[in-house]
Amino acid sequence: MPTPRWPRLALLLPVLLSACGRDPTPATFPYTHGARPAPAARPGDPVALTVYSARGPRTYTLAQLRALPAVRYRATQPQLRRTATYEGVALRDLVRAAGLPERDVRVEASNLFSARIPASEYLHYPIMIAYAADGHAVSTLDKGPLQVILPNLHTGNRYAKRGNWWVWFAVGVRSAS
Ligand SMILES: Nc1nc2c(c(=O)[nH]1)N[C@H]1C(S)=C(S)[C@@H](COP(=O)(O)O)O[C@H]1N2
Ligand SMILES: [Mo]
Repeated sequence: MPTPRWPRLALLLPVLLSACGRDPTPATFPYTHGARPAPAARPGDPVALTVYSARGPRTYTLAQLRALPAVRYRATQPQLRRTATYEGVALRDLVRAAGLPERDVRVEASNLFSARIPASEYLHYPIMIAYAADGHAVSTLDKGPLQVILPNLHTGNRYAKRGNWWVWFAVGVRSAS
């Protein structure tokens, strides 16, 4: 008896989808804690990150960012060629918290560099704005205090040609135009 065609196709579908860069099953993000009560910004605390939405700019001090749900995973920062356990806020969660549309975003740096990060990536992979590496705040020499980290250790060569997505000195997130 010939093998029925559809069941086989159904088995192949996830493979085909992932081959063309779509992840059929959104990954579970590696959270270390959920949302915590946000501390009020203390006078003198600098704004670390601004998320620009139609409602206006939403600012976060580092302490306020640390109160958002946190993801943590090991990654190799390609420009530093350094592997560390990075911790930060998933881009997806920042977008949702600010009420931005779940479309491509532009992450901006203090040196006026910026990169467009597609929704198809940050909604399915825990791309983060990291504020800690191996449990410590990140210095400017190590491209901090905030930088984009991509989960590049278990995703094959998915990010091999995405050097520009590793935005260092990140200070802003807005909808990409
Ligand atoms: N803040 C900031 N982040 C940045 C850049 C930059 O100029 N400024 N360049 C990006 C690009 S295009 C790439 S390829 C890598 C370059 O890192 P490298 O110059 O150390 O190779 O960092 C990315 N992150
Ligand atoms: Mo680049």
